[in-house]
Amino acid sequence: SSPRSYAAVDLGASSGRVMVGRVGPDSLELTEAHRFPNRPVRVPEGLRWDVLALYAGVLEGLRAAGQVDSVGLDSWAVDYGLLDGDGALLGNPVHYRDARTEGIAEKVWAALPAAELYARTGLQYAPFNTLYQLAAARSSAQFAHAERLLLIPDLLSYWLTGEQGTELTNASTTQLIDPRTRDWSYEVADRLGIDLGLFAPLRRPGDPAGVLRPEVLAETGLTGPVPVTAVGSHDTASAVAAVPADGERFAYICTGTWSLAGLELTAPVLTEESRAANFTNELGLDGTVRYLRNIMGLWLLQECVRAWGEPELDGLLREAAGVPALRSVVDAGDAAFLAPGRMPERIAEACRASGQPVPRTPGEITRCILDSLALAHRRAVAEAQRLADHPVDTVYVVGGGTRNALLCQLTADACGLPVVAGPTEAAALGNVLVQARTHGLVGDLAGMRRLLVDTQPLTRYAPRGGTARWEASEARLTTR
Ligand code: ADP
Ligand code: LRH
Repeated sequence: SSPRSYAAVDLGASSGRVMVGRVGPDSLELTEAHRFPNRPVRVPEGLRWDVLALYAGVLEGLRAAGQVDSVGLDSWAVDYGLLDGDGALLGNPVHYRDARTEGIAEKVWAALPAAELYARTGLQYAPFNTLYQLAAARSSAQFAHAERLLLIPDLLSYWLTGEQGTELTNASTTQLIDPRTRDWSYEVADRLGIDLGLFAPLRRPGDPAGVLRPEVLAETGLTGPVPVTAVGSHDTASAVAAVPADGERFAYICTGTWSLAGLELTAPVLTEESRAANFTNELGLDGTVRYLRNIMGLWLLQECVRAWGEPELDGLLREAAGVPALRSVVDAGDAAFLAPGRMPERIAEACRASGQPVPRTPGEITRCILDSLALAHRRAVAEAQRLADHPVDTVYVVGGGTRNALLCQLTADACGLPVVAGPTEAAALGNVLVQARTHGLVGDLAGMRRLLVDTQPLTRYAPRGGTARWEASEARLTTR
C-alpha cells in the first residue's frame, strides 16, 4: 500500500511542534511542519500556560502540514483546563511549576497516607501531580464554576473536534488511576472527595477521538473528514513507544526539559522501597508500565541560558567540554530546582553548601549541569534495575538531549553501558506510529520499534574508562 501521512502535534514544556509522518510498510519519514515556542506567562495570580497561543500554533501547524489521514496530539503531563457548563475554558491552565501546591501534599496525606496513596496509584510524589493541584484549586472561585476537567492534549483535541475524552496514559499522571486495573482509582477519589464526574470518559491510544470541526477545516485549509486519533497523549508515553529497542533488556532516558529515566515493565512495582526511591509507575502503550524517575533535566540548562541572555548552545557546550570532569555536582533529582529563576546562582549555592568548588563561568556551570545529569541518569538506571529486578544491557536516549553529544557520552560513561541515541523527535514518532497502527500499517509495539531501527538514524556511544570516578561522585552526593 502507498504511504500515508499523519500529523503529530507534540507540545513540550519548551516548544510545540506539528510534525508530519509519512508511513509505509517499510518506510517512516518525519518532517517538521511548524515549531513554535512555549512561553509560560507570570500574571499576578501565578504562572500560567498561554494555551491560546499553543492552540494557534497547532492550527498554523496543521495548515502547514497539508492534507493528512489523521491527527494525534500529545503534550507534557499533569496539567489541565477547567470548563464551565457551556464548555467554555475557565481561565488559563496553571503551570505545573506554579507555587500553589506548596504545603498541599501534607494536607492530602492527612486524609490518605502517602504510603497508601503509592500502593494504590504507583505514582511518585511530585508536588505537581494533578491530585495535589486539585487539592490546591478546590477552594478557588474558578473551581466552583467548573463542570469538566480536560488534560492539556484532551483540551486541544476538544477544541479541534468538539469531542471530550480523557486519554489513559496521561490520566495515569493525575494520581487518580490504579495501574493494576488501568482504570480510575475510585477508592482514592472517594477518600479525597474528588468527583470523577469532572473527567470525561477514558479513552485509550488508538481510539477514535472525533473529526476536525468544519471551522477548523476552514481555518487550516484541510478537506474533511480528517479524523483525530487518540495516541499516547502523555509525551513521555509516546516517546517511550518510539525507543528503538529490541527485546526487553533496555533502559531509556527521555531527555528534554526533563530527563525521564527508567524501564518498560509489564506490571507496576508498588513496594515501599520503590516509593522511598521515588520511582513512578506511569501507564504506557499496550499494557506496559513506565517505571521511571523524574530528573530535572535540561531545564537546569534552559534556565541558565535564559539568565545569561540566550547565548548559542553550541558555544556553551564547547566550553563545557574543555572544563575538567566531575569537579562539582549537584543532585539533579532535587525538587529544589523545580521553580524558575536565578538558576546559575542556585547551582553555585548548592555546590558551595556541599563544600565543592563553585562553578563560575557559563562553561563551568554548564559542565556542572551535564555531569550532574549524567550522574542522576546513572543512579536512576541502576536503582530501577535493582528495584524492578530487571537487568539491562543498553541505555536508549531519546528526545532533544540526543543533540547534546557531550551529555550522551557522559551518560554512557556514568552508566558504564553503551548508549544508543535517537530519535530526537521520539514523542512525535510514537504519536505517528500509533496512528499508523490504527490504520493497520504497523503491527504491535515490537513492530513499531523494528520500523524505527530500520529507518531512523541512531548514534552509538561506548562507555569510556571505568565508573570509579562516577561512583566516588555519587558517594559524595549521597552521603552529604
Ligand atoms: P521539550 O519537549 O521538553 O520541550 P525537547 O525534547 O524539545 O524538550 O528538548 C529541548 C532541549 O534539547 C533543549 O533544552 C536543549 O538543551 C536541547 N537541544 C536542542 N537543540 C540542541 C542543539 N542544537 N544542541 C544541543 N542541545 C540541543
Ligand atoms: C515531560 C513530562 C514528564 C512529566 C512532566 C510534567 O514533558 O510530561 O513526563 O513528569 O512533563
